[in-house]
Amino acid sequence: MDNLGAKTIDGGLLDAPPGIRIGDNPGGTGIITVEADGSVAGGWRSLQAWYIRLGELGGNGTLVNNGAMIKVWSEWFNIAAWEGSGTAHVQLNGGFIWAEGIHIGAGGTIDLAGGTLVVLGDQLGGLSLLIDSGQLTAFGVAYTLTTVDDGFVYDFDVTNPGYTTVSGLRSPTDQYLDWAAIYGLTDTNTTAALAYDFEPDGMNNLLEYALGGNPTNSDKAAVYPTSGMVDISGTNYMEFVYYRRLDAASRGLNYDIVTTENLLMAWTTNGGPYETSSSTNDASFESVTNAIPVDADETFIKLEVTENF
Ligand SMILES: [Ca+2]
Ligand SMILES: [Ca+2]
Repeated sequence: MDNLGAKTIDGGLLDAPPGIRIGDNPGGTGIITVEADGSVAGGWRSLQAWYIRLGELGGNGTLVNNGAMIKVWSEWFNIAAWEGSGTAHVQLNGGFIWAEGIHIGAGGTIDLAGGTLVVLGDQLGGLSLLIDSGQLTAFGVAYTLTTVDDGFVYDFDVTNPGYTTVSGLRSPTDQYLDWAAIYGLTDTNTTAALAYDFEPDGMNNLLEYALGGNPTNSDKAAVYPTSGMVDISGTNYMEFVYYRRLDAASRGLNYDIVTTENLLMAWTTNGGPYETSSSTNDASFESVTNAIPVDADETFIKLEVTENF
């Protein structure tokens, strides 16, 4: 196409190995629109390429899918994310866009008004959905966007379409290091080691991170779990309250109360059966209340925080 070009695919297959470049030259503007044509139901693709890049080298590229299947066989689905300072927009109104990976740069946007966006970077073992400073906004019905980064699956429940923006996805390790860096701790092998207690105040970095502590300040009294006896319908329970991150799952954190009736024996993991309520504290943490039966002669309990990153 010339510097101002548009193409509509409303039947058949545009197969473009190795790739398609839309609005990928200085001053150029390109638009490809793929119409619904029944190819999805038949399992056929309407547009496929090894890579698709839009809005590079100062150009402006747009890709619209109105209900067909678009497949990018590599992780190089670049939306103003490769070279130059172009702008690009992907509009998904229906059908599928399936890519091994998506990179969205500063001038790039994806609007999910309908259909399904599938990002499966795990098949290449690489980064799957990288949003530097562009944005991905969902306008359609509620759905779950699933991506995989460093083998970790993120599920984003888009429950408020039109207002949900997912940006700057970070792996659990990256999120932890982001937190550590705020306090000047670096590298999981040195001062930011999960088991390291910097002050020390009796809480290692993992506990500080999980409970909302400051890893450089002795603040154990303020964030450590609290316990006491409570009467529930005439029966005494041990009440145990701890702080938990609201987004614990996407940070790779797990909280559990472990118990034992004898400190010489192993601790038993319980999987959260004692949790009775939780209330949001602030934008990041909730307060979790547990009631543990005290029918044994002696029961020892403690909070166990584990991570899978
Ligand atoms: Ca500490
Ligand atoms: Ca501390």
